[in-house]
Amino acid sequence: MKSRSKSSAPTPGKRKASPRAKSKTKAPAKAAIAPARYIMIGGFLGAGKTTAVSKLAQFMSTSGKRIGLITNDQGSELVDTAMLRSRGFATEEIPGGCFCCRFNSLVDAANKLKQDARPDIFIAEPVGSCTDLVATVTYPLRRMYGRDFRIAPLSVLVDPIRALRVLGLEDGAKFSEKVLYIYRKQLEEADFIVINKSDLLSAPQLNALTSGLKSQFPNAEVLVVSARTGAGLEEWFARIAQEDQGGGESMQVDYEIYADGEALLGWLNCTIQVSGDKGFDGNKLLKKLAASLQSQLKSHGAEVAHLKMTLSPDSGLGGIAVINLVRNDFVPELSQMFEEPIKAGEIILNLRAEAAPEILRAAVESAIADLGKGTPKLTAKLDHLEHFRPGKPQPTHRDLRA
Ligand SMILES: Nc1nc2c(ncn2[C@@H]2O[C@H](COP(=O)(O)OP(=O)(O)O)[C@@H](O)[C@H]2O)c(=O)[nH]1
Ligand SMILES: [Mg+2]
Repeated sequence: MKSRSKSSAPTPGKRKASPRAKSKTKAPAKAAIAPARYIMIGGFLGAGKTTAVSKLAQFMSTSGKRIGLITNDQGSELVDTAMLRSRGFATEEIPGGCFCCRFNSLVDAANKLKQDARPDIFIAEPVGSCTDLVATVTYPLRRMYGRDFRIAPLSVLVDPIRALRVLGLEDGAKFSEKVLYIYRKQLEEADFIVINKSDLLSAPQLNALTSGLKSQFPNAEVLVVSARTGAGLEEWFARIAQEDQGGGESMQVDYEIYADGEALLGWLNCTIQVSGDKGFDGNKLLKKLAASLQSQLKSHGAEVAHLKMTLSPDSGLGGIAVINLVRNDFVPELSQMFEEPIKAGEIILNLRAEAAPEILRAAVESAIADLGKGTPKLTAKLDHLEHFRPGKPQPTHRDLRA
């Protein structure tokens, strides 16, 4: 079983420091450059990782730290990268595979950020359908680059409504068993299971979810936050800023089931150029596109894991708008919006749902065709599209022990 001792600096009132953990108070003998902190925030698609990464980056930069962000996806053209860069953070993306299968790219990305932004803290967001991060990322990083990085405990975020369903505590649409295998494995290897979006839960729901998670995943500590309202964030951030991942044996993973589970999720990324004769409401446009896609996917019985889109105006002015949908039975939400109409821009669309990629493609094409219908002076042109099922995960390294 995996050892859970991990505090590096004893925090008053918190768990005791592990006997194996190194003291932070003792200054390194002659270290010219202090190792950077490497923080990984995992969790299933739509759990709120990017929102939390952005809040964490903001929090750390306010306390004077230099931050480098690393995003990751099976495809290219990532909404997350566009969103984080729009907030001014130095961000490198690793497209075309998960961190574990593209370990060398992860190291290259960190080196590139080092040259440009010289970060004190790296914050990495792995692909939401990825698991086994401790054996394939944390331990190899520590083995090969232990002098460069101090690795924080692994946080795994959950969307509480999704988690209540997965744990069987509430009814509602779920993914197939093999997809749920990945979901549960993510929780099994977590040091901190972070219940995000606590603003969406009643007190009895929160109690039920907290005790359900504690009893099913006894090795993890359960924290409760809302990346949106800020509730609980400071305590969590303080822990990952100070403590080290503890080591111990990594978990067992059946890579056949893992691969089957990933392959059940269709993946589609595309860009769409939109322009109008006159200015148009970019927020409304995103809402219309998201609603139309949602109804098409519903009609195919395709459970949405995450639909996210950004719209960036060609003028480069006025920031970007961002919309998300994380379940079929929810409403698409604008988490960033325009204050003024725009004339032309580019939409990046990332869709992950349990369905064949061809179904996703048909839904996207027909939703784009619908866009122009109510507004004849608006043109929407599909620019570049990739749709696929992720291939079998083949980690570059897999260390069973720290
Ligand atoms: N209500 C609520 N929504 C949140 C919270 N954190 C994130 N979200 C929303 O959840 C959706 C998915 O968030 P994102 O950070 O992109 O998830 P990721 O796929 O895990 O990176 C977005 O619509 C976010 O605005 C939260 O604390 N409360
Ligand atoms: Mg994300």
